[in-house]
Amino acid sequence: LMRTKIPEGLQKLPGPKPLPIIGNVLEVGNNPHLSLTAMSKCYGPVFQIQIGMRPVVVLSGNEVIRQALLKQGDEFAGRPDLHSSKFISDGKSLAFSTDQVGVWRARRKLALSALRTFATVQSESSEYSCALEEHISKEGLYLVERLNSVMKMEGSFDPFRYIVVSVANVICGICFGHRYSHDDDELLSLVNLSDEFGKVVGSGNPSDFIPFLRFLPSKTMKKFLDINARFSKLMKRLVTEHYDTFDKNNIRDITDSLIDHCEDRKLDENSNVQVSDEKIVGIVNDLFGAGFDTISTALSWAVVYLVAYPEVQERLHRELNEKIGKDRTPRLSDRPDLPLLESFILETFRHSSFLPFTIPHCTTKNTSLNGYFIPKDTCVFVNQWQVNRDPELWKDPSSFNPDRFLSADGTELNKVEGEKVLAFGLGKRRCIGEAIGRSEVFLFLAILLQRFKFNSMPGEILDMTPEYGLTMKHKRCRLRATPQPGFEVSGA
Ligand code: HEM
Ligand code: HJJ
Repeated sequence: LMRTKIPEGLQKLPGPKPLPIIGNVLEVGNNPHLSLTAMSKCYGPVFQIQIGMRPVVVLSGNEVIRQALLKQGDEFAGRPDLHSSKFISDGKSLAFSTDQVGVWRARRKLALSALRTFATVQSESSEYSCALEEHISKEGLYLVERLNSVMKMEGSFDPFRYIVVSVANVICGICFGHRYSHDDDELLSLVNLSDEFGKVVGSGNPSDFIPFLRFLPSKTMKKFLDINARFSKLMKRLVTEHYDTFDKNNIRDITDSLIDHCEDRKLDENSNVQVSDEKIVGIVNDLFGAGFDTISTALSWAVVYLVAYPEVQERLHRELNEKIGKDRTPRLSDRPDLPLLESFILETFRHSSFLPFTIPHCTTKNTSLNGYFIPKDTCVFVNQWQVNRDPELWKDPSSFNPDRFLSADGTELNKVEGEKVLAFGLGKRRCIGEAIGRSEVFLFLAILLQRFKFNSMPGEILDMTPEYGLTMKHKRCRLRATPQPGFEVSGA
């Protein structure tokens, strides 16, 4: 079945032979980051598989990915029409929906500007450099207190369980001006289910591509619909409260600023693209969802790596002690002075590749890559995991070694090496929360490391095998946090 004739001079994409109806689903299996990396060794950096009846182009290798997402950015900036996307924010997600290019661009610009205003813009009136720093600093200190009391009561703690609430509170503060207690059941039950969300949304989920699977009962799909319903319900309630208390002269947070934009726009007859109020205010769903899921996963991996590599943790403690000491809380401006911490974070991103694929892309017109023809509306997977483990790019790629990002004398960060880590995508669709993500992982970790030493439980083996999904998580575990000298808990 030839859908489009291949233009002269271009070649047909290589790839494994598909079976009827299911295509290459069996070869892709449960760990697409591993299977598709293995296939790239056989078929090269641009190849095609078939998931169900649908062709999918898989991109690997630094060069090809840069060519597609940077040099041919417009041609690869679309999103495919996937079954699961229809349920994320009622099909109106900024990140997952198939919005036409003008609508997506207008929404993305609004989202970026809202994040700037309420998170990263320099603040002059406060003791903090920006609102983001204030939120993280305060939540970080709450988290320290909370871990101390859990350790006292239970003797160990589940890192993800507590980190995710603190991280959710930061983005919740920015989006809604609200913070939750670590015991709030509604928030807890939602944010502790993000692995069920990611399982369905992760690249290569067969039910996105094979229509008849949708009619089979599936626990995973049922949970996914349930999470989206609860997520929407919470978002709608917070947004409604904002409409009810809205005051044009006091824009409190991102939700207010999006509502304000809707009002403004009604006065502006000249705007060339029409975006509904729902699609504007709904941006906050994506910011909240992305803002808690990604960063909590990153931090939880970081803590597990600290425990798995105690000699690295010890060096990090020494760096913090020398550069910051115990008399003040770390700040964002300390980043340049903590090259080992920065290297540790880069190595955590690289080695875990917890975002193994970007969100699926889609071609916006007929195009070609490396001499291969790719028709319009082809689904494209970008394999970040492969880049981060590519032996062409990294020495001994499977070992965890933060020193790879340090200068020979260990005093400086090698920025060029750092830029090779692929975690936030590239080009037109690259992450809009990168600055927030990097700052937040840095500052939470600096605060935690200043005050705690993390250990595993005696006799327990850490299972660091990732669970495949949009964001891959490690298995839940129990760890110990012991106060660092100078931060002992009184009465303990
Ligand atoms: C998209 C990674 C934090 C908002 C993405 C993409 C990746 C990514 C890989 C997909 C790029 C593509 O499709 O090519 C990360 C990582 C984070 C992080 C590793 C933290 C460590 C955040 C935060 C926010 C955010 C904090 C918002 C507050 C978004 C949005 C998109 C996106 C809205 C969709 C962009 C679009 O489709 O145009 N992110 N992200 N992310 N991210 Fe992030
Ligand atoms: C969520 C976890 C959710 C949304 C969005 C609407 C928007 C992770 C990468 C990019 C971030 C882009 C977005 C992620 C999804 C989540 C996340 C969850 C419900 C949602 C590559 O964010 O449990 O529920 O509804």
